[in-house]
Amino acid sequence: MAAGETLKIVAAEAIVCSPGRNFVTLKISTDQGLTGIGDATLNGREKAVVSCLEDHLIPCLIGRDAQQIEDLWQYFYRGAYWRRGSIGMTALAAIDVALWDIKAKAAGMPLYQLLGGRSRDGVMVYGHANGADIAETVDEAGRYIDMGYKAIRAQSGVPGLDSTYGVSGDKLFYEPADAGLPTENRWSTEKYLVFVPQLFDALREQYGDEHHLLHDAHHRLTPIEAARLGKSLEPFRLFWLEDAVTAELQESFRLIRQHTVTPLAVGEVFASIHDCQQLITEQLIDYIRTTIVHGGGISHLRRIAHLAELYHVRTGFHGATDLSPVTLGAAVHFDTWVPNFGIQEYMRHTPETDEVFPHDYEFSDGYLRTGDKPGHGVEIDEKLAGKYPYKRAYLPVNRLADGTMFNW
Ligand code: GCO
Ligand code: MG
Repeated sequence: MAAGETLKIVAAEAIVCSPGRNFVTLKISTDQGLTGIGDATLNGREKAVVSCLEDHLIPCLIGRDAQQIEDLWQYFYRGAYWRRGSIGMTALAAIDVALWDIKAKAAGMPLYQLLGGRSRDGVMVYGHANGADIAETVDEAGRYIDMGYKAIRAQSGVPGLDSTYGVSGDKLFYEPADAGLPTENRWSTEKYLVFVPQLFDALREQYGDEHHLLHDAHHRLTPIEAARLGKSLEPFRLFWLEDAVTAELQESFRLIRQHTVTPLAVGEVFASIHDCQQLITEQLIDYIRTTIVHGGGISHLRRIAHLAELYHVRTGFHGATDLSPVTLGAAVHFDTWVPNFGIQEYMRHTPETDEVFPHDYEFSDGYLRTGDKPGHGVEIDEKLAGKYPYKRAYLPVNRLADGTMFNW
């Protein structure tokens, strides 16, 4: 298309499908036949994002120039009056990513080129070793090492607890939204804190120092408990300890920092830069996990990454299976460009999901690499998607031994 020409948005549609789990995908079409897609999946709240898009945002999108990504972002953020919630920011992210996809296709470039070009050959990812006990988790870590992973997150069943976060029957795809109504788990911080150092001791004992090891506490500790865990894990040199505490109170990370040099990562549930501003500017964390789909898209994540860069904080995007291949594809482009890249989470999607979302990123030797197709390189096979209708599914909830509601 000629410079200065407009690229009018003529249609936008939220496509819901469930090839093994639910995904919401926004497709934007323009008058010149160019289309782009963005992920709008918010685990367990999918329909709320669909409604936000269909009932509120899409009507304002029709007729606009798809090239004005920044202005449209500001229109939906500043113009909305009600800002920053996860549902709204996920809907906004879907629009933003679909528009970046269109812009890159219009330019005939892979997205990473449009962002500023390649900063690295490949994107280091971490995989998910998990097992019912230490022996099984150690074996699983070995499988990931054999597949070429340089970095491995380890989660294990805890003696005395019937279930815990991060341990699944199916080893390559951990799917937490496991039922039509929330299942209930029981939790004991005391049992967990005694156990975790034993797990990492066994992993270092077995595999030595060559690989990066990570762990997710999934928001279950108080700051002083997190400080104790971080300190007890120091001999095992973790790449990061993730979501040690819920981060509504950003200053609570100060206390953890005062006690341990275990690197800290947080942010997968954040929706905006304001959720992590203090964490970053006070250098209370080492990795920011806020990701494209839940944090307002590429336009907003760019701001977070630039702020983080000033304070030696690196990116470590969330990448569980409930983030669709569209988010993963966009993330790999972002990661290929962003100067302060740290690591990318990579939980493999099921073959059914991969078939619905053909993509050109590839894993080899511990890295994900983008292809060079114009755009973010991920498409949706709408016909196939139509064969997998939405199925209500929830994340579990968590209670303490005495029945008190707790964080999952
Ligand atoms: C991670 C996350 C996920 C979340 C899931 C919720 O580190 O990958 O903690 O496992 O629990 O994305 O929808
Ligand atoms: Mg996590």
